[in-house]
Order: sequence, then structure tokens, then C-alpha cells
Amino acid sequence: MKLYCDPISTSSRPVIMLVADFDLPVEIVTINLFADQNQTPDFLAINPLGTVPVLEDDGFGLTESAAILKYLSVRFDLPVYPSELQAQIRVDEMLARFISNFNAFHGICGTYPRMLPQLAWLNEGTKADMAALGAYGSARYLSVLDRRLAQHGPFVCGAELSIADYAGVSLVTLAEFVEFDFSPYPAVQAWLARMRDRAGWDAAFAGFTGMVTAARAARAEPAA
Ligand SMILES: N[C@@H](CCC(=O)N[C@@H](CS)C(=O)NCC(=O)O)C(=O)O
Repeated sequence: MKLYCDPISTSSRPVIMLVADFDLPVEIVTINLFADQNQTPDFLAINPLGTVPVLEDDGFGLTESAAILKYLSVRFDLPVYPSELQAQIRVDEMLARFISNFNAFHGICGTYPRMLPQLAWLNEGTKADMAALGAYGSARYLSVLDRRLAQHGPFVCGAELSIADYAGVSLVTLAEFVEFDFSPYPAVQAWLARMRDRAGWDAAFAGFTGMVTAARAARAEPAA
């Protein structure tokens, strides 16, 4: 089984972390997005959209990180995607929340315009409007997440770790790139710390953390 991914990709990190946490027999094939390896004919034959992650299991190809997380959980009988109906749908609910509206506000509006060089063409007014929309959405969703974790944690679906935690932690920490202030959300901070302590964290997040550190250092340098 192969996982085509790039640790620099927010959608790849949850899957890489799951694989590392449970030491799954999955070969990691790095597709370097910065080097456009996702646009080679070979990779486009695997996924015509040219996006990562992609899982390949004996001829069965699968895109979409949420689907891959579910597939791996069921395939390897992992405890992170419960089989009891309501517990399972609760995980689906939180996955959908993170990957749809939360990502649109916190990632696409709040972070990417200030992170991705390919969005540098956006005019300053558009960037300011997107930042304002992002700030509104991040605050709305993170305050609800914070209360939820404080009252029903320690994980986003309750007492047990689930694949929603893997997807969520990647999307929430994305905003570290733009030095997002997490201090109003202590339960979220405690949850992030809990996830950082897991065995699979470094395999998934070391590259992104290095990028965040480098970006901070570059911002701190006095202009020449
Ligand atoms: N909804 C998809 C998103 C996949 C996606 O857009 N991945 C990005 C990296 S996070 C990508 O491959 N971008 C390259 C491109 O669009 O060319 C998922 O959750 O897997």
C-alpha cells in the first residue's frame, strides 16, 4: 500500500500522522509540491487533479484525506473510527466541520493569502477582506471548539482519540504560519499539546514546523 503525500500539505499531514502513530504498513511516497512533482504525467495518471494525499491499495486508488483516514481505520481495524453508529457519525460530523467551513475561514481566508506565494497576485484590498473574514470565522469556530474540548474532551469527539483529531489538528495549527494568537482558547491549546505528544507527530509535522520557524525568522529580520 502506498501513500502519495507531501508533509508540507495540510491534507497530507493527518494521514501521515495516522500511519506513523499506528506504524501501519504503508509506503510513504513523497510528492514534492514545491517542485511541481504533482504535475508530472506519472502523478496525473494516479490523480488527474494533481492533489495529495492519494492512497493506493492493490489497484484501489483513493483521494480526499477524510476518505483515506476512514479507509485506513477500517482496513486496519483501528480504534480511531468507531463502528457504533452514533459514535461514528459524530466523527463524520467533526471531520466535515473541520474540512468544510472551518477550513474555508481559518485556512483559505485567514492563512493561505499570507502564506502561499502563488496567491501573491491578490490585491491588498482582497487580502484585507479575506483576513477579516478569516478572523471572524476562526474566532467563531475556535470558541465553540474550545468550549467543546473543555466540557467534553480531552478529544474533539469526547473521551477517545479519533480521526477527527488528526484532521483538526492539521487545519488548526496551519495558522501558526501567520502567528495566529491561540491564547483565547486554552482548551484548544491543551488539545494541540496532547496531539504534539503523540508518536506520529514528528513524522507528519516536522517539515511544517520548520517552515513556520523559518517564516518567523525571516519576518523578524530587519529590512535591508
Ligand atoms: N480535500 C482534499 C484536498 C487536497 C488538496 O487540495 N491538497 C493540496 C495540498 S493541501 C494539493 O495537493 N495542492 C496541490 C495543487 O492544488 O496543485 C483532501 O482533503 O485531501
